[in-house]
Amino acid sequence: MKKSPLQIARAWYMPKMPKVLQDSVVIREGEKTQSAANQAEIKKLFPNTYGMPLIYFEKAEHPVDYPQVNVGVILSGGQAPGGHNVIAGLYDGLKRLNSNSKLYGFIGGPSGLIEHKVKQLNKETIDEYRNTGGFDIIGSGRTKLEKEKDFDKGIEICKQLNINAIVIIGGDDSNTNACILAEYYKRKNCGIQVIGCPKTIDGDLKNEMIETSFGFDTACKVYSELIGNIQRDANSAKKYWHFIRLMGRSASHISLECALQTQPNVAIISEEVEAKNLTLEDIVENITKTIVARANAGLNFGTILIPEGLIEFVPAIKKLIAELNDLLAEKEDENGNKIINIEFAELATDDEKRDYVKAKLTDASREVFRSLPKGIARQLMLDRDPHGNVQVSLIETEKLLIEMVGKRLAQLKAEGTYKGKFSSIGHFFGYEGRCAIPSNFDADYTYSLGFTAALLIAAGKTGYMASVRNLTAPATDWVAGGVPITMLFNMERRNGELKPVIQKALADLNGAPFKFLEQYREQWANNELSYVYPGPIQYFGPAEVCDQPTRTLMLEKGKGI
Ligand code: FBP
Repeated sequence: MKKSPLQIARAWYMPKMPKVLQDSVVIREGEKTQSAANQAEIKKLFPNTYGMPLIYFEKAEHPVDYPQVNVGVILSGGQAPGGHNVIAGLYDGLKRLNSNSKLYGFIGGPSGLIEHKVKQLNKETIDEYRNTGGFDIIGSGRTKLEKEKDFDKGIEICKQLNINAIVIIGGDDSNTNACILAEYYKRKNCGIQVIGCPKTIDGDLKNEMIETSFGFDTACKVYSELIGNIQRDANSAKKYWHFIRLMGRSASHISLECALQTQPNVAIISEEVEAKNLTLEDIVENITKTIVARANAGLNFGTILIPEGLIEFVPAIKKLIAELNDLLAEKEDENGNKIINIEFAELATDDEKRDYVKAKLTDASREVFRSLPKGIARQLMLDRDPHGNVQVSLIETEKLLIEMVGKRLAQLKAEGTYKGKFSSIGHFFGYEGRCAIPSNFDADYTYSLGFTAALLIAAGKTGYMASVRNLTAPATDWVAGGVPITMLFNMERRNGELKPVIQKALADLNGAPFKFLEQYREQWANNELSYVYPGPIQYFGPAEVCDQPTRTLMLEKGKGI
């Protein structure tokens, strides 16, 4: 495979690790834990993995003998920079603890475990992928691990290969399922441990014990570089408004972080839209006001950041989407057979589909559906993801807003209250950042997570997530350990049923990152000198250029930016 000079140089990068992981360690148990909410229900559902203690590592006085183990690793869900380094850290950790240990990779995500698609990962393969972006070492997938018959298929392959532990690298849903799997295997006493690792560019898997998910840092830095470049272009040509939609599914962490890094003229935060009960028209009005104010100052250009989940947070559209999900999402009967809406599936044209849907919606949602441009209405009717949700990355909200803002400005022009010129360009940044070469932060963090997972396995733990904290300090001072996954659970309604799930962390409107945006956004809206141009991620150079964590993390930890 031909490699770029950066790839070749980067292969030699030695990820920085917490000091404690650099020596022999002993495992210490901390306080017993309880779930984030609904303690009694969750304890009942997880009798074997509930209430376990936090795990810490301490430097051992003498070398420690660790057992030989065989481990299988799974990459689950969307790509996030650093996945390969979790696997490299896991491999190096296992080998350092016992050189006879082996690592297997399940191919194509969780389905690899069920379908027995697996390959052994040796040193040469691992060396090829050190410090690289992507999940291509073994591939990823979105199959959900949640049925006992699938868990049993997993036992078969683990028995064949003598696999004692599975590491699942995934987001909130995948880690929830990792815990269900751990509980099942412990109940069956089949000797297979399960450990989770917090992954997702969306940044919504975080809490007291998990400061951030990996990949968020790199993805935000990539998008911020692009936004900065666009801002410089806008400020040079002075003729376009750029509507930039950013990935992140429901939560607006990516938009918020990119706003903190680049200081755009407008940054919409979905959680604020919901809290203030804003309509689509309100959002359009707010954007229009900024465009008019800048036009009055002779500035007919600017940048607007839009989180990809925005329309799901507009209460009326949220209701419409819930009705559409009920109507169109694939469901399962009690025997696990798939049920699809055949009537809808058999309709040939978009117009027939629109008419069918309109006839089934409540009056209020029908009105909202009617008011949407045809293209957006069609996107809302597309296939759901395996969790039954609208695939927000396919909905072109930036085009919707461009169209609505354009119409509003035309009205104001006709009334004589707007005299500017409005030319717009839409962008969507998502896939561009998911497989980027991990930043030093993500390369170090993921390698440490993988190493931590190896230690948790060696200590015989199951139902834990690898946790590395104190992330705003230099990597040597990071604190590694394990968090019982049940500690992160609460009960939520999913597909009509109450289920134990890891609480998704949406952007906190009382948190320091949003407060910072709130304090400065007016200034950023109107001042042509406030744009920041972060430039590309730097991999070699001084720590203040190369090793900085996200602004979000710094502000959350009470540090200045
Ligand atoms: P995960 O939650 O699995 O990490 O994926 C995140 C994400 O990148 C979202 O930001 C985005 O909405 C979605 O995946 C896109 O999914 P797909 O890769 O299936 O197009």
